[in-house]
Amino acid sequence: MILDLFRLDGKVALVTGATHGIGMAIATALAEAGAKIVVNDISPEALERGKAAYAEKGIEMHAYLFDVTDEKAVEAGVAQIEEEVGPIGILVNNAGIIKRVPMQDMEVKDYRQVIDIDLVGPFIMGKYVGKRMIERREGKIINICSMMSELGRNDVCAYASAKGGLKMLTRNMATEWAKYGIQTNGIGPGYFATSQTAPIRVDGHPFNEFIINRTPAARWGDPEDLGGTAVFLASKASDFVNGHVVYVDGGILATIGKPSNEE
Ligand code: NAP
Ligand code: GCO
Repeated sequence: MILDLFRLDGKVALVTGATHGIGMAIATALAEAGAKIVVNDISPEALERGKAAYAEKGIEMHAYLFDVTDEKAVEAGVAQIEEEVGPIGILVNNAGIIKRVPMQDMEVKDYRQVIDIDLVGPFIMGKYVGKRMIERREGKIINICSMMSELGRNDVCAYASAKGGLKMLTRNMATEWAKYGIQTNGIGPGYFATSQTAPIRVDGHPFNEFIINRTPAARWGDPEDLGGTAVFLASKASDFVNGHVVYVDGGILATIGKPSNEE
């Protein structure tokens, strides 16, 4: 049955930084498709809160404390997860930050921090989880990209640099690892209602109006809008899909936009 291709029973999915927001929505969808859920974070408090939030959904969240930019901690964390939970069959590189600062005012250390978390982090995670997937000759990797993997915008130069790089890292992982039975793809969310966008989403904020007008679907994305694409890319249904970024953006990338006075 074709729908059986989308089942994830018996799979272990590690979703980085998924104690809330987009990561939690993706992890929840993977759990509903049958996967065991593992989440890492840099904050013990966030992991505790996350564990409780997953439990309220009837999902057991296996929590691990490590920073995706800390190579030694990632190596140890991945080994511990595989020992305690099982072989990681699905890796979702979700953890990420953004800093909104005009380029001329951005400190180099801040630029570097965004690149470190949003691009080097997925590389490190890919390196240590990928090694094990290569040994097993199977695996699914999903990198969470962005509109900024394709478009620039004022004040997010570091983030756009990282997310543009992440699109190409996705293609390179696909290129190098497809022969080992590993499929690597990206999800490129449009503008979603999470804590990351809260500052630019408040009612009356010019950016909020802008996004409603710039998005053909005329709304902010709900993180649950990403679940189906995540399950597809994590499942056997996508075994011959490699190196693509699936944009879940309400149509933003399809259009030049329209004047604010047009329907
Ligand atoms: P969010 O609410 O800020 O969640 C980001 C998560 O990453 C947080 O749980 C955070 O942990 C964790 N994190 C940060 N640095 C980390 C590190 N070094 N190691 C481990 N975990 C770390 O953001 P979101 O909106 O859900 O976004 C999730 C992903 O989607 C990000 O990659 C973001 O760039 C991307 N994205 C978001 C949108 C959107 O419109 N919201 C659109 C496109 C792409 P703490 O809470 O403990 O800091
Ligand atoms: C911003 C937003 C975006 C979204 C997302 C769009 O300030 O422009 O935070 O970057 O997070 O990445 O796809």
